[in-house]
Amino acid sequence: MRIDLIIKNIGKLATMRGSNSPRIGQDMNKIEIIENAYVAIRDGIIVEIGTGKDYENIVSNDTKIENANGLLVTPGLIDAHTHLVHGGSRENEFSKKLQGIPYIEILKQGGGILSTVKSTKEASEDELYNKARKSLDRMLEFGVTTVESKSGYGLELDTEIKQLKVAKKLSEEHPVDLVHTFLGAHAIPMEYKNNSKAFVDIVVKEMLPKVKELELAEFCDVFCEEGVFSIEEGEYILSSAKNMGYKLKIHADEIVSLGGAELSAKLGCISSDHLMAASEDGLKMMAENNVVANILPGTSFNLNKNYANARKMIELNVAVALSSDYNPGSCPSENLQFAMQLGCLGLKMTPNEVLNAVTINAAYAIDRQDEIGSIEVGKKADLIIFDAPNVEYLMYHFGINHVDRVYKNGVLVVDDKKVIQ
Ligand code: IZC
Ligand code: ZN
Repeated sequence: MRIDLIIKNIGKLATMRGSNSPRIGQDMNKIEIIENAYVAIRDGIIVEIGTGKDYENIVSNDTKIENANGLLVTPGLIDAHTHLVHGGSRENEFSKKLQGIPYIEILKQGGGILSTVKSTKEASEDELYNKARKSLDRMLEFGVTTVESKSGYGLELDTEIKQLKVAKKLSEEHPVDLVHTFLGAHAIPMEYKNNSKAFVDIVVKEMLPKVKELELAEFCDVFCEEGVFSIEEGEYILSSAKNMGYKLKIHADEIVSLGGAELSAKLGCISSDHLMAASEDGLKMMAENNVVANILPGTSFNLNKNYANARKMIELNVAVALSSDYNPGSCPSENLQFAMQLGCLGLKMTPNEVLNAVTINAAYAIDRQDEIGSIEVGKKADLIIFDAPNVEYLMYHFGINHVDRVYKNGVLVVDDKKVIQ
């Protein structure tokens, strides 16, 4: 068998392999570490994992051999919740936030999401592309090889489509793979302030079918929150989307305990995200219905709010994933490693639990578990070489970028912490 690439001399290889369901309960704290390992790659796919010099039996003259220098290697990280494509930024609201004006209050005043809607409408496709591309480079430099990307800054068809097309083009042209989500129900436009029903009807009857027809999104998501979309509206939008063939996600119980966790279980969402205010009953229902809890601790940190109850989720056998929530309002940071560090420091998860949450469980949160999320024969060769001796070190030494090199589909795309252009 021809081998294209061998990465040898891996000090610790965290494979995250060996389960055909998301990790739950005590298994979230277990990871397989192979010492002095190598990974063999052919056509961008992992074909063998071994130790020591055993790779010498499979190399040929044209096999490239690269040296991991005894460092830690993990699967490419997966950021399963981002608002990647948007116009502008919201530092003008930062002082309001620091004065303690709540996130939802800023939105009610026509700022927040609605301010980004205005900037996104005004931006050309090229401007949106260039801005998002810069963020995607940054994510990749932090070790993220797959990103979920939501629309939701148009709140009308043309701009929603503009955002989704930019995301599609990025996925084709950038090394990072994107997973596309339609979030038309992200906020209620000012002109529908007293008639949210009319807006919800536009989302369901006009936007969902068109986005489906153009094949621009695999998932549908709704921001269910007090003052945004109610549980009833969320249920109507998501169940309509399901009937049209979308997979489902939900922004659930972020600020107020509305019953978003319960709704995600009832509808069979792939993931239910945020959950800072989720009820215990809702979490139990999620566990029973295999809904992944996708926790976003960067948002808790930035909004100065409580952290989701990750310990309770793990105790209840809910599969926990962890993502950045990168967006211009509640989490203006592309740094998933910082979110991982908050996974330990804020959510009180162990380093092993956190690594599971951003690899194999995050793959489940975007329905990509058969392709990515672990270093396993048959999966994509998305691999990170961290300049770190072990997994604990990644979480302990916080606020810096630990990445040394990134391989995407078996190709070196980040070297010495920089994207190879
Ligand atoms: O732009 O504020 N929470 N949606 C729901 C967001 C945060 C994004 C934003
Ligand atoms: Zn979000």
